[in-house]
Amino acid sequence: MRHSFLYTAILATTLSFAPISFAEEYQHSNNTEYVQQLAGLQVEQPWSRALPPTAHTGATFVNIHNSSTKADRLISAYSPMAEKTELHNHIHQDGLMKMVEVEAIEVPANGTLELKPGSYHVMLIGLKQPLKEGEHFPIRLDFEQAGSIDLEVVVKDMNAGTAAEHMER
Ligand SMILES: [Cu+2]
Repeated sequence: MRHSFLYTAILATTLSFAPISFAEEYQHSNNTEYVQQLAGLQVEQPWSRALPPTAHTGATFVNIHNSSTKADRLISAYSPMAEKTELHNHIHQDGLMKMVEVEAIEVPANGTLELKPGSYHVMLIGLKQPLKEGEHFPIRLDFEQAGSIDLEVVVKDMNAGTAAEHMER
């Protein structure tokens, strides 16, 4: 066993592409919040809350950093997980929290757009499958300037993000 392990290790280090794959794995294991780069935008790992199987709608949240000097706009989103995908915001109206559809959401220059519970979110309408904790599903975010980016949404537990939401009140 020991011999074969050593042999594999030596073989791997002699392959020219090996250092690249090692470097990638190292990077992934260090970034729990995986960041994807698109033009001047850095997009963190999007997430959704797990929901009971009877739920017809869900929401996806994500942080988008803009390191450029020009503002961008999130103009649409698409996921095969839902029949329809909309951009939403939460607003206070007559003492109630209400969700409204928005045409676009600005990603400020040298700033961060946070899609989070109680604020901006991607609304998934007509869920085709239940949002189960630990599962992943694809989403595409479309930006006016930077173009489109494909991401994996991770489904977190039902209470994920509630602490932050309560702090805002
Ligand atoms: Cu909504």
